[in-house]
Amino acid sequence: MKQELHNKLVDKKKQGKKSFAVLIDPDKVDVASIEQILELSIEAKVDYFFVGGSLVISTHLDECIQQLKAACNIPIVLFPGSPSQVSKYADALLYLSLISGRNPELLIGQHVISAPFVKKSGLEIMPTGYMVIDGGAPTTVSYISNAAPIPADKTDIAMCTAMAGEMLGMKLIYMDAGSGAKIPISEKMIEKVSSHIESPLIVGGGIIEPEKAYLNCKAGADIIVVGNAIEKDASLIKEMSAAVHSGFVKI
Ligand code: 1GP
Repeated sequence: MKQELHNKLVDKKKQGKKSFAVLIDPDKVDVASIEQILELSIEAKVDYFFVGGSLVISTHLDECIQQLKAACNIPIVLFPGSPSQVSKYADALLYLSLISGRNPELLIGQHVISAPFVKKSGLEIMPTGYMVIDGGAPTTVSYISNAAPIPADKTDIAMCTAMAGEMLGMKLIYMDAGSGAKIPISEKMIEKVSSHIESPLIVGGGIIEPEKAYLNCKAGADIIVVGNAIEKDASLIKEMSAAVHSGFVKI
């Protein structure tokens, strides 16, 4: 199986380099807004496009990815809310198992059903321990997943969940407060989790200020994901990317 992107992430982590991912929800963009995001992202040296959403009602996922692909070399990583959000036009797939929840369908059930189709896609598959953390308001992901998020102050539960995910073989850990979270994940929790795992750590949900992106990196996040705030104001891409790339190396 392909491992190119994952190997790069591991190398970056070793060098203390942080990455910035712009999350694109196909339901919330059109050709013109993708064009604008593209232009700003290329200029700001964005590291990845994450594409997906908890719902994705629209049917233009393939077109959306093809438009991105045609205009730049920024790797496109699928961040699917369901197995129907797999597109062979992307570069890689976050193969998410919702390890913070106890819904067997999202831990393994949907994976079994979609396995042959996912394998056939030819995408780089990145096994990802997905952890939803309470972000102060019910988000689409918490509703759709029908699973309780980890309480925001239970840093030990988050730490043990991430450790278990890693020991089960997951190559990435994604801590998500949910799109549009009122309260993003605390630096205390990021610090606790990152200091107990070796895998690259993705953090997202409710990050609206570059300062918070910077502090998350300082606490040990390796990839910062921002969606909602950029949908509202695409010019944030530049500042967010600069904050993430500001050269912080964890000691
Ligand atoms: C959600 O982590 C992502 O799954 C990003 O969240 O849209 O709030 O930036 P936002």
